[in-house]
Amino acid sequence: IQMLYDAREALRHDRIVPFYQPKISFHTGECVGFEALLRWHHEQVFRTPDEIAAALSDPGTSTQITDRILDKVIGDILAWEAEGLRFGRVAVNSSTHDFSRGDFAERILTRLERAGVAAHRIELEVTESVLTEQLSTSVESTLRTLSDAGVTIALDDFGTGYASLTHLKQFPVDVLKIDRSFIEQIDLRESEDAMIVRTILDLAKRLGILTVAEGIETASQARALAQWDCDVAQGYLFGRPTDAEAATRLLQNWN
Ligand code: G
Ligand code: G
Ligand code: NA
Repeated sequence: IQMLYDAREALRHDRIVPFYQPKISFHTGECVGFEALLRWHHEQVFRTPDEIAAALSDPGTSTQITDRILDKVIGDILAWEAEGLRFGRVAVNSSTHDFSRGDFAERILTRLERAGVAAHRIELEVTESVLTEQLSTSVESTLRTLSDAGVTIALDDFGTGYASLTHLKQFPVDVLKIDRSFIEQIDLRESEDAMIVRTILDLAKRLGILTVAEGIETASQARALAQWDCDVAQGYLFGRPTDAEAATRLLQNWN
């Protein structure tokens, strides 16, 4: 309850911001985008989503937070475009609540249109729980609308939920994000995680789906993933989530 109250205060006082974690192409070594991660300025410290899970579980607050993050991300994209910086696209997270109202596609596309930002600048990260907990026909039509408009659809935390393979057939999935829990032990060559990750990478490749590995912390994890032809890297090894200002400096150095 306290968290929910704090969240509403944070929304009112404009203290909810995206932090940006870089995504690096294994093929070119370039920054191909960011994941926008919610941070919430509260009494001199930044709270993370784990701490604000209570607020994210409230339907109204959760959708307001998504809208706010979208608005901030669009603002930062406009600034980067104005500076002529190349940044690829920005991935935004979503919650099951975003999909339970019928207007999620419209909420995103209207904002983009109003700001004059192209849909291909945005990637939407959807967790498997959205695909299992919500009415699948309505999630499917929301994702189709977004996908047809040019928004990239990423399946987040891949491998931790259920019925993943069916989802890849039913929904317009462009990107698979392999969950951090599989990455930790992949550099142990004979580990089960290594086998699982290689199988996921192989499957994705056959289906024409782009792969992102999350939570890469060591060079040997990165080496293994590069060798197995993973497309995109994300993790502390390549960069921690930073505020918009630091992300801008990063792009200036890269461009
Ligand atoms: O940044 P951090 O590792 O603390 O994020 C923890 C989890 O919270 C991640 O799994 C991430 O997907 C989720 N998350 C981060 N930002 C957002 C957001 O803006 N909205 C929602 N719904 N979840 C987010
Ligand atoms: O599942 P999702 O993509 O939403 O998870 C992103 C979360 O993972 C963020 O909260 C981010 O802070 C965290 N994260 C990103 N890179 C790393 C990493 O290399 N190691 C660990 N432990 N967490 C990471
Ligand atoms: Na995510």
